Amino acid sequence: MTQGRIVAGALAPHPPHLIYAENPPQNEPRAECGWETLRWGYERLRRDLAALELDVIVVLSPHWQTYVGTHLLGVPAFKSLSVDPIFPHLFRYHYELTVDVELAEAVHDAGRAAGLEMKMMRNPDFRVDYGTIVSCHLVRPDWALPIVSISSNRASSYYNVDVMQEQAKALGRATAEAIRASGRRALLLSSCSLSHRHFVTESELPEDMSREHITHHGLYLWDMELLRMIRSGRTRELVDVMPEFIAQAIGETDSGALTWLLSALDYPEVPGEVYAYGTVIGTGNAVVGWLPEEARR
Ligand code: 2X7
Ligand code: FE2
Repeated sequence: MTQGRIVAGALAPHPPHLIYAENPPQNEPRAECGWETLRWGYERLRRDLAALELDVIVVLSPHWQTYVGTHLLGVPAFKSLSVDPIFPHLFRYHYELTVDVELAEAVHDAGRAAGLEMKMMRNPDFRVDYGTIVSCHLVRPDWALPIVSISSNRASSYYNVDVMQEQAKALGRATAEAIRASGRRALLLSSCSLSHRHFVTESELPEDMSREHITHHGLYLWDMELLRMIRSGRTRELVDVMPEFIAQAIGETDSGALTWLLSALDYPEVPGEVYAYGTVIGTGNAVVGWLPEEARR
């Protein structure tokens, strides 16, 4: 078997608004428009990814929250309706997806060998979380690839941010090791926003873009600082400032998703391509790709 590899990685935020605004057939609510900067950024990322040969998408989502260890989907296929608990008027999405259970088990085993608490999720009626669904849809709306879905074990809430960081780094290394041994060509997705303070009221028309902006300038400054680091290849420094970012910008990266991704990519020093930055109900979201040279036009 040829050695597997992580072909590309992406920061792929999951506000359900981005699917709502695009009106795909799987989603019931209909929209006029909205959040074009982010949606067109995703469109360009999809175009670049189309140049790559991929076998699997591996995604870590903050909205599958497991408090005893990290869990992985361990059933070959899921089909159901996903309804966002906070935005049920925007996201009622009929999903149908397949899972690369063999690779999921390999990540599970590699994590265990590294001393992490890991568990395979074998309930066929399990409802897949909307973060996983939204990020995977926005990256590959045809769902042609199987996924490996990894939970967030919420170590930053249950213990503290430093425990989260160490566990996410170890999980990233274990994920990379399992992919290498599997022979798969993988795309990794960190499914999360950057700054994550959101408005608690919504305009009458959710896609009214005259109401959309960051909740606070300080959060914008933090998001720009992180994007400057990404654009200049300073990803180790980014991981080092992650605890401060999470505390000050209420980062959704407290899930470990971005630390996991950068660890799995072994802290890329090549500039990450920022396809888009924009706010969704006040939160800061960036679509970023770490793609091989041949995919970047
Ligand atoms: O889960 C989310 C999110 N992270 C950001 C914005 C809006 C909704 O859902
Ligand atoms: Fe979220």
